[in-house]
Amino acid sequence: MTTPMTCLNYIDGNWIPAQSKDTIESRNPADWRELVATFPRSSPVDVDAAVEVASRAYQSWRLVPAPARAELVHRVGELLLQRKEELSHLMSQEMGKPLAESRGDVQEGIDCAFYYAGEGRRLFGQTTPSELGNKFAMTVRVPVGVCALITPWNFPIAIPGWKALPALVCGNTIVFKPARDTPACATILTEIFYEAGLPAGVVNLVHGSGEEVGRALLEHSGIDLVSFTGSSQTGAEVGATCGRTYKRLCLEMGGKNAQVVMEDADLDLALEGALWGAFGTTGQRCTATSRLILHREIKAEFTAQLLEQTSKLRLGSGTDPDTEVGPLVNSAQMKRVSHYLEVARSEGAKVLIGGEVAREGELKHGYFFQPTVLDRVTPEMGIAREEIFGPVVALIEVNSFEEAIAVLNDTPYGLSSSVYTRDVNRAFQAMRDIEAGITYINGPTIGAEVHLPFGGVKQTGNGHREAGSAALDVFTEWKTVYVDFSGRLQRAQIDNR
Ligand code: UN1
Repeated sequence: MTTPMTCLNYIDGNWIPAQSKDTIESRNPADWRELVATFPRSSPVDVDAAVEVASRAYQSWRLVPAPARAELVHRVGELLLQRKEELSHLMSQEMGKPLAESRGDVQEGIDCAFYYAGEGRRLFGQTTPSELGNKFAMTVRVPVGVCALITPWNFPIAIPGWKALPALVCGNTIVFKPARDTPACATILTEIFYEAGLPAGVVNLVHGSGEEVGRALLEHSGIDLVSFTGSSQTGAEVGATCGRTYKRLCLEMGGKNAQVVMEDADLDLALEGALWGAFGTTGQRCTATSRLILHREIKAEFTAQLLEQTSKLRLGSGTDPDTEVGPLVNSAQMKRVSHYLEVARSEGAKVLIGGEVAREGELKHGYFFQPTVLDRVTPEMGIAREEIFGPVVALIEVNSFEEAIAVLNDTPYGLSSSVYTRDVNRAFQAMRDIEAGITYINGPTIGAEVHLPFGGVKQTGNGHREAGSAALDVFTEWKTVYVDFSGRLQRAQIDNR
């Protein structure tokens, strides 16, 4: 057992406790006897201090040339790379995912840093002819201001990276409010921001709860932009508050992602994809596969294989290199998944494997849930519509490709989707007809890459995308500039006719 970390807030370049001095504990979800860290229980006064500092820092940071800002972001990538092993171990210990996946999470942050470092030398605007003579027209990207970044625990480095790195290159300053379950990862990430040489006040970290810190950020008049990743339910409240207080807002919320397996698919490939999509990160990804839509002709064979492979998955602590499925992150998640199993049973679904808390041996000290496959699920059932965020996958049988797409679309969410087929015509129809932000052909629903837009439709998002160049549209405003060099008043729409 390692010594617990004492995490602090980071405001104006200083590590400080909450003004109240209250703290909260973060425990290892694979063994709750192990204390991983303590962190400040901040309140609105701490938020006020951070926002004030970030507003002040913004006035000079916005004037640093974008390529110079980007150099610091590049340095963040280098430091993440240097500390990848340390951070990956800490992540597995703090939120439970297997080491290989934690390494992937940190790598996503590194990729993001190098990608956005390049953007510092682009940040392109447009030039376009004016309708008038001796007049020049162009657009430039300008930063938005002070950004509140409210991030979840399931990707403790990648998701803050998706938000903070483009925000910084674009010239914004930040108040970062990480999830309560991953304060240690957030602390190291913040440390890296400052080791990279970001000036004091540009990134500020305020730990604490959504009710106290998150809410105070949303209500604060000094915050110009909120970028939130979390549940659709919380996102709707975030949206309502930001609407009322005129904040720019990017929401990345829930999913009820499906993988379709057609009768012409490569079944072995589809099986591997289903196992990874459903049980990777213990199903705690917004992109996780929670529905498997199976063509009638292959359903029996595919299900038999799926059960065989599921029964072999090794549960354990994420820090154990042999572990394939880690714990759920906390007791609330455990209750949530258990609740959905009750819903499943009461709705008439059949539990083919799993369905219970896992208590064997050492697992009894953690939040382990058996990988679960539910059969006899129909699209109108609650378990086919609501996000579970656990290692639970529902099987839905269909008779045709058209029915498969209709069932896939029949959910309030629209993040990720996948179709396994060898028929190129079906693949292209799926790309056209699926209502989701992301569609994979012959690949699982998880595994988005940082240089492409990430996000979804319906109750998954609010029309924005993270990652790729799409994130620049979140973190900058367009400014339209006209330069009239005619030396006289020229009246648009009048003087050119
Ligand atoms: C999330 O679960 O919120 O596409 C993000 C993926 C990962 C990111 C998931 N690259 O599965």
